[in-house]
Amino acid sequence: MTSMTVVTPSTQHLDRESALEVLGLILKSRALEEGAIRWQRQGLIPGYAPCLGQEAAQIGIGWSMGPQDRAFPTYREAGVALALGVDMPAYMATHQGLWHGGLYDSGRTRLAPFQAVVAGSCLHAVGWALGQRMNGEDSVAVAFLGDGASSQGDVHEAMNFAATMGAPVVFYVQNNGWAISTPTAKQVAGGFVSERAAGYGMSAYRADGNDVEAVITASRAALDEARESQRPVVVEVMTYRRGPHSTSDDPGRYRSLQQEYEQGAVDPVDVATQQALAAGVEQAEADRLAEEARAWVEDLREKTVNAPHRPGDEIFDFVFQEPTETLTAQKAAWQEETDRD
Ligand SMILES: Cc1ncc(C[n+]2csc(CCOP(=O)(O)OP(=O)(O)O)c2C)c(N)n1
Ligand SMILES: [Mg+2]
Repeated sequence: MTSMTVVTPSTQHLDRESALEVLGLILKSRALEEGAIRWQRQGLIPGYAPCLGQEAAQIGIGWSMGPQDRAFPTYREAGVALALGVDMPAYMATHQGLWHGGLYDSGRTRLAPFQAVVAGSCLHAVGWALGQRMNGEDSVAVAFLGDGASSQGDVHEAMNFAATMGAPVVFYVQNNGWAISTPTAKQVAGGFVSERAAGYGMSAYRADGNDVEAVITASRAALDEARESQRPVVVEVMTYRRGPHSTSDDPGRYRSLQQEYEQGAVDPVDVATQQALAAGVEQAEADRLAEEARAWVEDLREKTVNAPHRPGDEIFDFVFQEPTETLTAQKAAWQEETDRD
């Protein structure tokens, strides 16, 4: 039996201690999103894909995952990384142009190397989850995808394969209204990716992605269900990409400021702050967390900007376990050119 559960607004509330922790993460996530755009504009980092406006959608799922679960992210999951306790300067190595996929330990931190191939993370997640089930583990893979990715064939293959083979995967769709310049209405037939779940025999949860308590309620339910049933589940969180697609994008070419004000009217940081106050957090504590977030992001900027470069020849070393003749020749040619410079 499949079911569709809509969690809007939140039906469960966090206790004071959890609300404090979640708010701290959301404030750090916002500080990073605003900071990273500034750093790119100042020429300190070459590029960034901000999850500005998606902080609740990201912290909520990352915070809900168990120690044995593994996230398979896209290029826009800094908030998830933060919630999972990933070494953030090592995460930022990709945006600093030092290493594609990040320099963090993906096994220990539960975050797979991040993926720029749209929908690619879904296939990897299914393979990993199947392997875990065959090994008798009770781990769940969380496959991250966007509304835009959902129109790719890979997502159909991943969902169908996961459902027929019985892979414990949470397909976590952040529906942020846009796939670069293409609005969801032109990308997702029917308007919701979660509506497709029933066709694959999967349950689905749809939540207000700007409401961190709703995101946590839906995420926990989906993770539990995938773990218990050893089957895939879909979660779709409705949110809004407040910033550009990436720092190379100019949203002014395809949406007006008026539209941004209207569609991005609900700020997930405000919602989380109100929820924390309602849970018994004092305003002074919330102010202190905001101050800590500012200091934290300054420290991250220092570490990101001053991160040591990796040896250039590593790019050839980690393609295959045994290097091919072609790769070996390319490495030698690269070395010769580098030595000449
Ligand atoms: C296979 C593939 N096709 C196209 C692209 C170019 N591309 C990068 S991001 C993107 C849009 C993705 O939109 P969505 O899935 O909604 O994620 P969001 O960027 O909104 O987080 C596209 C088309 C790509 N990286 N990979
Ligand atoms: Mg999108």
